[in-house]
Amino acid sequence: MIDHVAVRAALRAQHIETPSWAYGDSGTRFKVFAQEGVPRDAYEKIDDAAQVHRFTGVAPTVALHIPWDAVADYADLARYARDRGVGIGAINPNVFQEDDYRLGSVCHPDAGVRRKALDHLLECVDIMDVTGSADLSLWFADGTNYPGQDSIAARQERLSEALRTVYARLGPTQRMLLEYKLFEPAFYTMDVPDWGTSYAHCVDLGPAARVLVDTGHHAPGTNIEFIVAFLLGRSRLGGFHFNSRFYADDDLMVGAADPYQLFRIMVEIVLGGGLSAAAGVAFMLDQCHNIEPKIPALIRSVMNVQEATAKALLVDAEALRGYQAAGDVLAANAVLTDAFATDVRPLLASVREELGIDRDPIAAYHRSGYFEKIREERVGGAAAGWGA
Ligand code: PSV
Ligand code: MN
Repeated sequence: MIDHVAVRAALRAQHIETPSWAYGDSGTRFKVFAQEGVPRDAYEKIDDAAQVHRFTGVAPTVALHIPWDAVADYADLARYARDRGVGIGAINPNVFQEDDYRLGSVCHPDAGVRRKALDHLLECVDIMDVTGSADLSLWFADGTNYPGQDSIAARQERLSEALRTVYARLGPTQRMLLEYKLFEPAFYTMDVPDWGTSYAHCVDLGPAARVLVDTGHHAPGTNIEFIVAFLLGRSRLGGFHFNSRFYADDDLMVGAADPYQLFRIMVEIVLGGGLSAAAGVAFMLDQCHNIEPKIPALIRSVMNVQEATAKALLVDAEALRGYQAAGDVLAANAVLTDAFATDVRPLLASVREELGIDRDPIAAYHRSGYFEKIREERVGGAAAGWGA
């Protein structure tokens, strides 16, 4: 039996964080395409994030990437966000875009470069203190391209040392999320290539260190829902960077490539209690909208996560357990496929009515005239984008 009141309550309560960098211009290594009306600074990115929240009702925070979003006064930025109905979410340090980091950051063979990277990570915790952010979201581009280039083991030691220093600096309500990535930018070894490496470092550090799962950071065919179930069961799933991929780290809209995979991930979340605030799972997007308009793409992405969540909430857990215990493979599988096949769009439209917003966020956004306004206003200055 499905408790429909609880399903609605869970859908109203879910929060999906958008990334500041998805509002700026982006591209591939071949070309960054300029779009009209793109924000020129962190304040304008917050204006856009506030629109995504206004039309979805479930995107109340925006993650920052430092120094892409560096401002003179973070208290002022946090106030600005609050006045627009959103908050500052995770802080993402950037230790990958300077010449000094050619051979890595916290794993670099040179102690001076390691210190520089560490100082930036610590500076980001200072920023969290001011913005009230709970999560320091760490991703290291560190790794090697050629066998013999550096010692794999020594790099792990350097990584541990840096993580320990940053962990010790965290406040009592702050967490460290450690993201892994199979390859890119390094092609031979990455220093945090997989969830096992991240998990081991987090266990060494303590309970406030958790693994961040970016759905685009796995080898093709990886069973991501297994990783999710395992980490959730050990209270080490810190959150997601949702996006979708056809080939590698494509950073396309979540749910666009494989909505069934997204559903399977959300099934493990729902069945494992990962939707409750106590579970501490942060649902964040990490995407780049290179060719599509950014704000509607983010609205669509939030809706895609909601659809997968709604379908997962419609899994009849009691029936599923019964079939599993009885070894009824086909009936157990059908519980999942039936839930996946349900059209949850009317349910979500009515949940939106309960939230006091339009049933159709995309149409409401297009009607609002916001894009026409920013297209007119945001002329001159440099559009925010990679490296800016
Ligand atoms: C790296 O590919 C990554 O997923 C990390 O989360 C970065 O912070 C983000 O993308 C930046 O584009
Ligand atoms: Mn990511």
